[in-house]
Amino acid sequence: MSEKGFKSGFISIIGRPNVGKSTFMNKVLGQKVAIMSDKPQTTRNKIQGVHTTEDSQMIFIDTPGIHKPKHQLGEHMMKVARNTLRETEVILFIINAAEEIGRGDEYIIDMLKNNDTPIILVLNKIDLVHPDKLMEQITVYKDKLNFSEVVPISALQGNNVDHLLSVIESYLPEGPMYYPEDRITDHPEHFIVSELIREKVLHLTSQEIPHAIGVEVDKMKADDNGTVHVTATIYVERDSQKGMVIGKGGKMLKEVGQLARYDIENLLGSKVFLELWVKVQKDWRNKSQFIRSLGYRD
Ligand code: GDP
Ligand code: K
Ligand code: MG
Repeated sequence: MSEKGFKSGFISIIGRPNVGKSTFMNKVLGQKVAIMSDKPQTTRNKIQGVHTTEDSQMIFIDTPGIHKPKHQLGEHMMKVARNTLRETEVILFIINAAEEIGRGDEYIIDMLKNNDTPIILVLNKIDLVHPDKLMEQITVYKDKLNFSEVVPISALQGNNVDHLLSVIESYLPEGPMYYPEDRITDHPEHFIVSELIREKVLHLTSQEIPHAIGVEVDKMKADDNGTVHVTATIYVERDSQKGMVIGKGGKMLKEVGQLARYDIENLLGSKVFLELWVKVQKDWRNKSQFIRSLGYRD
């Protein structure tokens, strides 16, 4: 149902930890769906949210792994990140305008060189910055990279966020609505529930797990008593990770389930029966696959 003039596309969000990427996403989506984790680099390459209006659909992709490769996993993540950056229509490079440019920012800038995708420099946290300082920051960054646009915002207070959205829209090509309009806006439950479960796994398991997991809600249905039955699958990439997520005698999975169920019950306001499965699936991060797994089924 591609209406003439309708625009759509994928937008990479890139920026070092704590610059406000999740806060921005939450502001745009109007609800708490992006994971607000204190652990750096826990977010994997995935859809953070879909923003649909009458004129356009923006699919925001998180870009993890933007750090110096220290080990195999890091290098793999770098590849994933580079591919993501190439495949999307627009890159949002978010920085913390209230802090001096750091090595993390410099590293991202290096990575963004030789990239044809339009890059929007987003200076976040302007509520903490004097306008003169903001001008200085803009100069510093502009000296280092050629940006298509520079947009200061406060993701927390919402300042200039609408403007940023219209700037993004101007870079999107005509395209179809990839996701049902109500996927995130009216019926976000599946998405939020999968994020809640993922959050618990990340929270409870060791450092090695985070990049490798994905969660899909397979079924969610209320019975006659109002109890909601949720079946979800936690995807990992290796058998060893499966073992870690399940834990000794199923202890870890049980704990994940208990914490997640508590949150889901609060979210839905009803009793929840949660059934969790763990499956090994190599390369689930592959783009077409995660697009399918996160909502678009035909
Ligand atoms: P992420 O790691 O890039 O996803 O960063 P978060 O969205 O988790 O934000 C990190 C911290 O910065 C949180 O405490 C946010 O409340 C705070 N923050 C984010 N955006 C703003 C902003 O525009 N102004 C201020 N003052 N704080 C912000
Ligand atoms: K964070
Ligand atoms: Mg975040």
